[in-house]
Amino acid sequence: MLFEFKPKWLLLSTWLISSAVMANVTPLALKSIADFPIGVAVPVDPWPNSLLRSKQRQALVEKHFSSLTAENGMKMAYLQPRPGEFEFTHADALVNYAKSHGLVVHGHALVWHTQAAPWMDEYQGPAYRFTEMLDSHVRNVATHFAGKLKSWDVVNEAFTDDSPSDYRPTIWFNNIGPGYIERAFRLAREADPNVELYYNDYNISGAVPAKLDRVLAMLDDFLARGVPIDGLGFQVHIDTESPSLEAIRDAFSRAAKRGIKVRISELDIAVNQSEQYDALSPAVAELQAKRYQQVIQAYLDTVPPKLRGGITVWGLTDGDSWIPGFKQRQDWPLLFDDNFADKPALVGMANGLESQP
Ligand code: 9MR
Repeated sequence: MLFEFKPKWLLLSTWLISSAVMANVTPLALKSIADFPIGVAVPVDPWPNSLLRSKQRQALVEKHFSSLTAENGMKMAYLQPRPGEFEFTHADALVNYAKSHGLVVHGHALVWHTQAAPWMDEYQGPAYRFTEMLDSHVRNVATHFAGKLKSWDVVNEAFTDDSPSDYRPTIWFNNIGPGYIERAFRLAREADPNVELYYNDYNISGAVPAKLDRVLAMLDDFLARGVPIDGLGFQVHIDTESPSLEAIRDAFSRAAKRGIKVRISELDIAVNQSEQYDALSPAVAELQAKRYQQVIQAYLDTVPPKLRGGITVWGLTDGDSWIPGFKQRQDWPLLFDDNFADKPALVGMANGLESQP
């Protein structure tokens, strides 16, 4: 990645001048102010807002980002919709698009309980069959993409938020036991020796400290026993109020002290958590921009350059975000509005990146 240093006054003045002259044109290119991957999660076909069907989304991706994650398209349900039948067409199209535009791809996720295929969820039979299912899925998928991805979320969200936090009782845990996590990492490494392997989870960047304790205990155990793992993905689905910046910094820093890679894997910053707004006002947009800047700065302050696995935002436009549907409320958590125009949040993120030592 080319590292181009641009002083903050230049970034801001370029932005002000250009936005006065031409609405909807983005002079800041996030990827040009970071020497680690700057990513975005995007839908693949057949989702209606698929990146591959939208020239406007492609223009933003090509300008700002150096890494892509399929928001849903590489999850178990979509890659193996029926037992033993793998469907790689749409995910391959994304990987090919990324390759031809010089972007890397982060795979998400080899093993998760949500969006496991319905036939997996519904399977009635002996527990050992779930080990076969897990093995076959991880082997086939990691082998198919071997050499083509920068990194994988090998296991996603294996711990609960309860206190004390413990393993989530998923189909994988219930039928295989806690060893399914280690098993998935070993299988992924066997299938693809060079891809970076991450464990990924939410509420570990300050929201639920006991959960981070459990994740780090697992990581320490893996590192001590030589289980192949390269890094920890912090999802960072947060809002403008919590968690505190101190808690976020502390969480990143605890992971980085292990000497493993740290990614912000699914960043978004909600503003309407109390459902107090009908629209995004300029004042709230500025507050959100500041929060983006602070979170990025916290990452850069606490994670040394060689351990920075990158930062991925979880969606392009506010209208693409999972939050309104999932939380049943309006919100505006991302960097671009529904007309594909920059939000102050984009400038906040750029200013945060520009602060890198
Ligand atoms: O953004 C994804 C949304 O479109 C899906 O409906 C949802 C299914 O649970 O998953 C969303 O992405 C999740 C990601 O895969 C894992 N971490 C939490 C993300 C937001 O829910």
